[in-house]
Amino acid sequence: MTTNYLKTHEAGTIGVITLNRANKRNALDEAAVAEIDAYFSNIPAHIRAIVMLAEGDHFCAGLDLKEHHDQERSAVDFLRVCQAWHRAFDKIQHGGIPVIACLQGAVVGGGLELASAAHVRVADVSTYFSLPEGTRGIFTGGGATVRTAKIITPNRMVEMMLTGRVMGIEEGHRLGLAHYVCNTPENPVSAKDFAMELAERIAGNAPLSNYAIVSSISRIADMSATDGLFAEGLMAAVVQTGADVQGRLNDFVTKKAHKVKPG
Ligand code: 1HE
Repeated sequence: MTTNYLKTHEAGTIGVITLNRANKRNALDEAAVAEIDAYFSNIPAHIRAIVMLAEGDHFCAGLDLKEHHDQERSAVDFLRVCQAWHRAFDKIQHGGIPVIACLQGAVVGGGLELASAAHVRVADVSTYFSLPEGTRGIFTGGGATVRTAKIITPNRMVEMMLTGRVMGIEEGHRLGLAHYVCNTPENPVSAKDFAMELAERIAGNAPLSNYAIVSSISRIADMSATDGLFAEGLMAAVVQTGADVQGRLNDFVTKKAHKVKPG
């Protein structure tokens, strides 16, 4: 299916969505965010993992600056824009299905906010990160103060925003903005192939385990230790008694399951 901003298709149990506005470097206008929200509000039941790709040389140039310029929004108008981004990106992060973002080129401003909502980030070696809001006279509004700051630490985010500098892939990888770097001599596979392979592997986990991983860990990180331990126990009580457990543990007990070893 192709709508204005997103192209979507399925590869078995993998949902693939592609940001499809390369002529504007996949900048996010209001309609684009609404399409992302709609996709993540209606994930078909057989989908076990989602790969987010982007057309062109750049993942996403962030907020559509022309739309913002032309609309001359009021404070309340922009609060509503931010809340729409927050709703859509929260559905990515907490929709219960693992999302693997495949990055290339610019991952800047709202593009970094979008990538930060994904659970796994696979980057082409061309990827770079920036939060140039300060240089444009604006501020983040799509969740970076919460999600991106958690990944790189608030301290580093302040510095990135004050300087508006471009962070290369090596530093971004070291800080966790990318989990994997592709298209390098050490890892010559394309980011897209690598992301699809990871998605297949992740889709092979028990769905309830994946649900717990993507839904509870980031929330528990916001809790006190005592509340977090209680929530972890409750989550585990549900997952450990789920439909997939007996079969998978029987495979282990009868020595049919894989062993956890390097290589
Ligand atoms: C855009 C946007 C955009 C490109 N809004 N139209 N984001 C930024 O500050 C990044 C702004 N963009 C850039 O710095 C560059 O475009 C790129 C480095 C990403 C790519 O450069 P390049 O040379 O490949 O492309 P280009 O020629 O700059 O752009 C191609 C077209 O895309 C051009 O339009 P055209 O009609 O002249 O062809 C650009 O105007 C358009 N374009 N980026 C609108 N962002 C919830 S708050 C979040 C706050 C933020 O996200 S701040 C970060 C904003």
